[in-house]
Amino acid sequence: MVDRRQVMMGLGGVAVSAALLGRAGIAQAAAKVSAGGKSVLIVVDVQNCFVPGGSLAVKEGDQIVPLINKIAKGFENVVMTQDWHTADHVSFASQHAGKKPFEAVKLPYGNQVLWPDHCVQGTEGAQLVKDLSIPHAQLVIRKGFHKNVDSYSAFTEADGKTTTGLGGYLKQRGIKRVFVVGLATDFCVAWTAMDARKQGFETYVIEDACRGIDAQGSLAKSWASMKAAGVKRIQSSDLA
Ligand code: VGL
Ligand code: ZN
Repeated sequence: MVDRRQVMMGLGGVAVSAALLGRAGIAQAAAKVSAGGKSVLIVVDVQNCFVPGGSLAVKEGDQIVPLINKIAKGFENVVMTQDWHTADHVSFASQHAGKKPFEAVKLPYGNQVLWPDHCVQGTEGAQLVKDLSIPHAQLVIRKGFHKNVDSYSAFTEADGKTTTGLGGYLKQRGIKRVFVVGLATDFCVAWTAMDARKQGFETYVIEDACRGIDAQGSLAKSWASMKAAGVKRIQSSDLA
């Protein structure tokens, strides 16, 4: 038996009014989630390479930009990330003889999907999308700048140990709750959200403010992994 208090505690202290509890007494997706001062919005990789016309374009990647701009207005704290690779980055298929984009290779730290060249440091493709408008964003964190290590996550590189410092930054600023939006749902958004959980943050992904690549079922897989990690999947309409 799950009583109402357990449901509320299970939501990690997010206030859920009785009126929003469904027939079974289980909280529905309609429960409003409030941003509050101890929250941060992480806007992941909204960069030219990842929107239509870019070298690793995510379908409809441009369509989330107005929504992200709007969501960001409700957050005092906003951090943006920027995928920021060397021109000869290990995640590029072009660096592996005989390999094509979306194939994988084994690297010392594990499996690595290979991508078209994208987000090369200092290039137009690596710039944040022009229509992204979040003037109050406090930090832009670059990632993936070590030639031999990829970093989907904004917190920890793909070797599983090199930190970007973001976790410490957020903790030192008293942040408890992390909301993630951006590109791509099944890679940088998912890895960022799962690492946020690992570091002890209450973590939400705002699904309609993300778009996925969905290579070989990766989108469904990533949602399953996020669920298992305790990441909460919400819609922008769930925000208070
Ligand atoms: C991403 C693949 C390679 C992402 C970045 O932003 O999701 N995906 N680099
Ligand atoms: Zn990348």
